[in-house]
Amino acid sequence: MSASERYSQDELGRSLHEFIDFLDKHHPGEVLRVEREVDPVFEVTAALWRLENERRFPLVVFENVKGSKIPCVTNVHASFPRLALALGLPIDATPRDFILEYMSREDHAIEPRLVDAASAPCKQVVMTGDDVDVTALPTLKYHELDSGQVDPGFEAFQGRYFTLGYEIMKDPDTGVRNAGIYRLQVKGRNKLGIQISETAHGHYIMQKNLRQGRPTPMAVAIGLHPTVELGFLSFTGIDVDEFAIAGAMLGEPLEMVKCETIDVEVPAQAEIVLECEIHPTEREPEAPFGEYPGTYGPERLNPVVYVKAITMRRDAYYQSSFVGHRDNLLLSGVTRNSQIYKSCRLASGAVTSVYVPPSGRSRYICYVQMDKVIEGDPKNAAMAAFAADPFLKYVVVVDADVDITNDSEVWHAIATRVRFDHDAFVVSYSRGSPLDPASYDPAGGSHLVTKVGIDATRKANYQPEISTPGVDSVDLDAVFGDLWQQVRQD
Ligand SMILES: Cc1cc2nc3c(=O)[nH]c(=O)nc-3n(C[C@H](O)[C@H](O)[C@H](O)COP(=O)(O)O)c2cc1C
Ligand SMILES: [Mn+2]
Repeated sequence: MSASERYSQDELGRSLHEFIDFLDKHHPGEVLRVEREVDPVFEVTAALWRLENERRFPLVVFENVKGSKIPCVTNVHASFPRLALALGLPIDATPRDFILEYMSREDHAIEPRLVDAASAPCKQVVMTGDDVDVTALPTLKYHELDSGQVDPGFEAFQGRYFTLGYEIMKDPDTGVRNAGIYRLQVKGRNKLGIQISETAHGHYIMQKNLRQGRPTPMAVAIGLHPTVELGFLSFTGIDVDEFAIAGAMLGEPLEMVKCETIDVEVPAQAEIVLECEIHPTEREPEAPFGEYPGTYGPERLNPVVYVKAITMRRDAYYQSSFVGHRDNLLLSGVTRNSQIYKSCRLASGAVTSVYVPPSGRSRYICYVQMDKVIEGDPKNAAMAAFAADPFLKYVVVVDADVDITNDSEVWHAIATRVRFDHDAFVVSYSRGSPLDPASYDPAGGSHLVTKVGIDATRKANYQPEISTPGVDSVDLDAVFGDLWQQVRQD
């Protein structure tokens, strides 16, 4: 089987189960299964972090997490090639291939299709009332200081979080569905804390209900096919139904089913669904929690959520994301790139690609590549990138021969092609991420940050660059014999 094969959705499947089956069949090296018992408190994340230090990012199924009968799937998005596969691209697709594919699908929304409970795998088991127990799920404790207030008797669950549930709500004014990931803190059998960032659509929806003193009905879908996830996290406006964008990614309607206890629909293929209400007035301390910049998010008084029902597959997988690590960073990053690319192309037709590198936490830094025709265009492209994504802090624009997936090549351009006073601009007190540890007031959760745009393209009178004829054609065996291959690569 060639590495460059594209896959149809029938091959890729439509559920997390089917995606793992697909990897087992076509790319078995992508999946590790752990049968021995592992501790949900730090052991899973210590092992994943150690693998990360070894630069290995397999999808891992922990079959036997202490205290739970349900397997825990992690790291689904920790490797870019797996995200490319989720769009049906070959495993060796480039980030640019990904942006172009994502863009062409994103613009063709397909309305979801309602199915009945009998044909929805997420309804195979239905638990309501006293049967609801979120502590039976293999939630994890990720980082040393993760914490938050729990009910008496649930001290053992302090610092345990759901990090990969897609919260689904409806705008009470427009009825438009919204999906986003907001972490949930385990507080009791049917009680959770929630942290929704002020900038998320979910926050606007919750506020509309809070102002009227109404609870917010909210379903949490856990364990989805990554094609669906890429649609749910698309960087769209509040009036866009993300179920229709998930359909766009799938190329067919997303099958959805009604919840048992609240007026919300969920993906029928989900592994697990929590049916909840955000309480209109109750608030409790939530966090500290290890966040994506690599620092802890501070404790806050956050809303309390009550779980009214749990529905799931008989053989359900629970899914987790290791926040602050590749699994979380890549998924957040790739879904924002298409908007940045569109905005930059609008500013200048000379832009050829954009890349948000993992070195900038897949959020704060963006490299823009352009085939410059006129001066001034690189700075306009940088401004367009800032306009598209408020989390960006550094935008570096380079020439078309610079490989923007290689930090070293970009820094070569910064080092040799930039006169900071002419070629860069600085904007202070601009809106960024409230979790930015370099914001105006990180302890106070300030979102005011400083932004820097850099034109690192070659300027007029740039000296000729060094080159030597024959580098590509020289036969190293002929020059050095066969020993050169044994010399250590530096
Ligand atoms: C693994 C992961 C965890 C996340 N956790 C949170 C979170 O706890 N709170 C939050 O507000 N956003 C979180 N996000 C980001 C939002 O899910 C994302 O911005 C989403 O698009 C928001 O959707 P919305 O604007 O439609 O509400 C997380 C993203 C990922 C990939
Ligand atoms: Mn939204």
